[in-house]
Amino acid sequence: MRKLLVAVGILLLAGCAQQKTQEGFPVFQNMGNPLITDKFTADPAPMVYNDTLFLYVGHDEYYEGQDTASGGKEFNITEWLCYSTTDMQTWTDYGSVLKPTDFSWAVGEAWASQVIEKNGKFYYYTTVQGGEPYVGKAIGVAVGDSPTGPFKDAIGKPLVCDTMTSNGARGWWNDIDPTVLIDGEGQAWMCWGNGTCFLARLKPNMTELDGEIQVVDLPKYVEGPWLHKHGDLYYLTYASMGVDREVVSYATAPSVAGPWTYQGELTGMAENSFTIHPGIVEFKGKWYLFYHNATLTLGGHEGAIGRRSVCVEELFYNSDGTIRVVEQTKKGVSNLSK
Ligand code: FUB
Repeated sequence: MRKLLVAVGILLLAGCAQQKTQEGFPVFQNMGNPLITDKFTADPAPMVYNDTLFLYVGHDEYYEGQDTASGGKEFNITEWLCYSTTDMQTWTDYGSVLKPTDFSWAVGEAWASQVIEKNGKFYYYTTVQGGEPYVGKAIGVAVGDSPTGPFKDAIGKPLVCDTMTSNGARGWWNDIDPTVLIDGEGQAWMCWGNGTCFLARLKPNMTELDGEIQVVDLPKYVEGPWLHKHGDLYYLTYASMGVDREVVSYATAPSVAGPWTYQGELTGMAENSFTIHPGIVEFKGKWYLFYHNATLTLGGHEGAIGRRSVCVEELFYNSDGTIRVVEQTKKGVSNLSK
């Protein structure tokens, strides 16, 4: 009898380890931070649709020689991955849902991106490296009929390329990290940029800019803007320069058009990571801050600038609309006892 019980136990454990959804996608449990432990992941972008939270990330990939590379070659990100959950504990892994090379005019570099839904269509705003004649970092937009794709280039050219913005701070690579929000009046806005925070309206088709590109002046702004609304306030959260690495800061405004009021730092620096990259969402009555650090070791390769790991913490607002400073923890939002 004892042997039988042990055998059943082993089978159950094996079954758990290989748990899959009906569609055959692998499932895993939230064991604390980092959230995803079988791949290096970065630049989290959460989206809630129909009681499910979808999480889009860039796949940081190790390559031979990565540790000795310089000149920005530390990143090797060739695809975006998608995950989902209905309870923040059990997660489904959909694998790769889009690649920069799905844009015929792009040559690589799946940097930070965001998906948003409008009228049953899912718009994937991406950072990529443009090829001729769009050389430099550029923003592409792909569209799909489901949150997990397939996604197709919506316009056959960049939505934003280097010639459309000033070549001030960070020059040819300042057009990165798009974030999109549809405001209370139904107006869609896109914010992006490294070194400069750009802001523009989108036309109702979501695939064309509407009017001038403006600049939002934010203290110590580096990159990774994220737009969201809580109550009557709009929030522009972003990676700012901390002591020697990025931290997350934020500003608030009565409308996305501004004026934006700086509210201070929301986090400290991420462990072992120069970058941090915020993504904020409300899900089932709670608010979450997704970010990345570089604490995971995989295949003998320690976390590093191009080997980051997505994490998540709960976010709490004060009654005046400011947000409580977020402590970066190992437990994150897992059900683990500590
Ligand atoms: O992942 C590449 C770049 O690093 C992103 O676009 C930035 O936000 C930073 O996280």
